[in-house]
Amino acid sequence: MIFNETYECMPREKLRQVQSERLRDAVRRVYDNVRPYRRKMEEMGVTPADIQTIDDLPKLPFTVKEDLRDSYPFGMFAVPMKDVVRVHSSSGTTGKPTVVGYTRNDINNIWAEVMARTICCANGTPDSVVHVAYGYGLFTGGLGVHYGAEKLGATVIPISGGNTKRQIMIMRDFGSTILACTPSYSLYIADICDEMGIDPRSLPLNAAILGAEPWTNEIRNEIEKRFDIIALDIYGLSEIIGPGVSSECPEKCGLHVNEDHFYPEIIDPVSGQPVPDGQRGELVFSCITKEAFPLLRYRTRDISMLMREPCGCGRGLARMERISGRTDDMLIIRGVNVFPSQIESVLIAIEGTEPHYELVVDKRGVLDELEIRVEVNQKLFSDEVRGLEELRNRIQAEIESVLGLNATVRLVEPRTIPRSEGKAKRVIDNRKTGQAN
Ligand code: DLL
Repeated sequence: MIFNETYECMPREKLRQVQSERLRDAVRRVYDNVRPYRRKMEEMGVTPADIQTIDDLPKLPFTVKEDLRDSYPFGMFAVPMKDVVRVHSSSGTTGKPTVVGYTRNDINNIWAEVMARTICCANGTPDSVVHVAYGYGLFTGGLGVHYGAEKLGATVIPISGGNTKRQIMIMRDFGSTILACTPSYSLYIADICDEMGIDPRSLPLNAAILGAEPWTNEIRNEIEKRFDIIALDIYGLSEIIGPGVSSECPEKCGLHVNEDHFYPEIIDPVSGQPVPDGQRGELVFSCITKEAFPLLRYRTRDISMLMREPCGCGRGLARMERISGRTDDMLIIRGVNVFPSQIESVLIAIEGTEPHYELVVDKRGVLDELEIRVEVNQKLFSDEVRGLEELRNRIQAEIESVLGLNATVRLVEPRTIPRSEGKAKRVIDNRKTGQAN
């Protein structure tokens, strides 16, 4: 089922007209109501009259995370606080949190709408029982999925994260059909099922909508196998709306971007110049319909590419490739550019490892050192030392051949790498904190 055929299947020419109209309005609104935008546009000598169609977008300045920090907490809101019905916030790793706001229209007609589309993308219907194990609170995951599921008319189980044994009992007893949580938490749920002697495949689930953190196709295969479900990627960020910016359909060939609300561009992260479809770069979004917090040309630092060929599911919306890294989580180790996702793909493909790992980067003297800690399965762990040694050497050789990087591999016991109910933290870079030398 396609939730909103009019927009999701709109012919491209018509869609461009809609986008251009909406962009014109949005630019006028931010120019009139958001001082930092007006200042930036004046500095560049651009006025709202210069923006007539979506092709004029590159004339506008970028917005970056620092702009939001400078205007903390509400300086970039485009409506008076009396019209703001909700705020959310994302913590980030450094400095002040980012605060975002929504009007009633933003929540009911944009966010709930795009999340209803997302759930339909995963074969959701009004008969679905959506088990929302994303955190509720300032994080956008829980309430984002919640409102979308209600808009669709599905049944919501607003369980939030944590208390995994109870989650499993409720899924079984209440008949949850769609699981919504981070990919790492879904694997943790599967582990706890095993511990409780419950086969995860016996749960009533038939799909999962997973996101909020990077993951790979290898992890997808693992999740699908363990639960016997279809596991789809959903993407979003608080600054743009929360979850609901884009989502995969069962064709699994990229995430459909709700581009009638969030117009995507890909730019070269160094030069800032637009790059063509099919080429990787940094994702940039413009909110062309939102009222309270309509960011234009927001640089996400997420790396992806855009594809506009038609999709087998019938939706006409552009697709973005699964996020392959962030411009700021790319590790540079002895000059080699490494994304954690590349290491994950190598690890998962090797039999005997578990999908739980940690990357620790240190500096020894002048040299960067990467240690990969990865859990091995119980059977192998209780095996003789020789088996472990062979596995270690194999991982090391594979990392060296795929990434050209010499890393130390440490095999650790099952269940020793910290688990998270929300976003997993997989990289510990001690070079930044100066803890090692
Ligand atoms: O994580 C919103 C969300 C909630 C998305 C639930 C999906 C599901 P923030 O906390 O602001 O918002 O974090 C946004 O998380 O810029 C990406 O780096 C990362 N991220 C989100 N979804 C994915 C995904 C929510 N599917 C940041 N794959 C983004 C990879 C993702 N990274």
